[in-house]
Amino acid sequence: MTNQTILLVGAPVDSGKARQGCLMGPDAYRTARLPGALRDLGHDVTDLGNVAADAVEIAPRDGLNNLAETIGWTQALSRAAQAAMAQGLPIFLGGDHSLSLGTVHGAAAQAAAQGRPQFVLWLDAHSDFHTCETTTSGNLHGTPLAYLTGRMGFDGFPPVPHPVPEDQVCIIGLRSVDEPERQMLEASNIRRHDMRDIDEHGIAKPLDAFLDTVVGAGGALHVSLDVDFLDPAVAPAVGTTVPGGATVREAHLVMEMIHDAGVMTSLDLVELNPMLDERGRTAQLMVDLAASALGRTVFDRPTPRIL
Ligand code: NNH
Ligand code: MN
Ligand code: MN
Ligand code: MN
Repeated sequence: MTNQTILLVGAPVDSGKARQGCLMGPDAYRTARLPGALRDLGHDVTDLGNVAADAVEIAPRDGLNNLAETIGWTQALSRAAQAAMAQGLPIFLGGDHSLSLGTVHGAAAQAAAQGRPQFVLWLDAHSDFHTCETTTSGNLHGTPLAYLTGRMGFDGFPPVPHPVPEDQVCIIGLRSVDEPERQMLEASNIRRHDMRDIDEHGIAKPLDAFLDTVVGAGGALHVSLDVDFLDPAVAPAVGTTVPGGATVREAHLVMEMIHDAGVMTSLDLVELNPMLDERGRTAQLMVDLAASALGRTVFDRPTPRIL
C-alpha cells in the first residue's frame, strides 16, 4: 500500500453535551498507541498536539448549552482542518461530535479550493440533524449535519460558504432519531441506513454504493466515526449508548472498505469518554478501527496487546 502523511489533531471538545469527559479523548488515543499503530503500517505520522478554542463572546441563548464555547471550537477547528489538509490526511482526535461543526467546515473549504466535491460518511446511532431551533436537549453535538448541509438556524456560527450537498452525505448506523430530525431527514436527499436496513441487507452493500459514487465523482471523503455507532457491549465509553449497534466486524469491514476505495481525505474519531471506559477497551477498538481505515487487514492484524 502507499504510505500517507497523517496529521493527528487533538480536539478536546467537551462543550457539545452535558456529561463531561470527552476532553480526555485525545490523550486516550495517544495512550492506546494510535501513532504507533499507524506508523506500523508504514505511514508518516505527525502529532500536531491539541487545538485550543477561540475566545468568542456572544450572548447565551435560551435552550442552547455552551454556545459561545462551541462557536469558538468551530472557528478554530475549521482553520486547523484547512491547514492540516494542505499537508496530508488529518485524523481529529475528539472530543464530542460538535467538533465536526469545525472539521467538516474546514474540509469542505479545502475541497472547494481544490475543485473536488466533498462527501461525508456519518457513522452514528444518531442523525445529528437538529438545528439550534429544533434541538430539545440544547446539546450542540446533535447538530453538525444540519449546519454542514447549509440549514438555517445557526446564528453566530461561521457562515457555510461550501455546504455539503445532501446527496453527498450518507449516515449509517441509525437507531435514535428525534421527531424533528426524522421529518427533516425524510424531506432531504441525505442517504441514510438504519440498523434494520443493515440487519436485512448487510452493511457492505449500501456502503459500497456510496463509495462507488465518491470514487466516480473524484470526491474527497470525510469520515466521522461516533463511538456510539458501535454496540455498547463492545464500546461502553460513550455517554449516549444505544443498544443494537454495529458489531466489531461490521465496523472493521466499513473501515476496510473505506481504505480499499482510497478516497478518505479526513477522519473524525468522536464521543470517546475515557471516564466511562473499561480498561481502555473502547479507546483500543477505536484505534484498531482507524488502523483498518488506513490499511491494516485481517490477515496482517497483530496479536492484540493486553491493556
Ligand atoms: N438527538 C439527541 C440530541 O440532540 C442525541 C444526540 N446525541 C449524540 N449524537 N450522541 O451522536 O440531544
Ligand atoms: Mn454523533
Ligand atoms: Mn451518536
Ligand atoms: Mn464497488
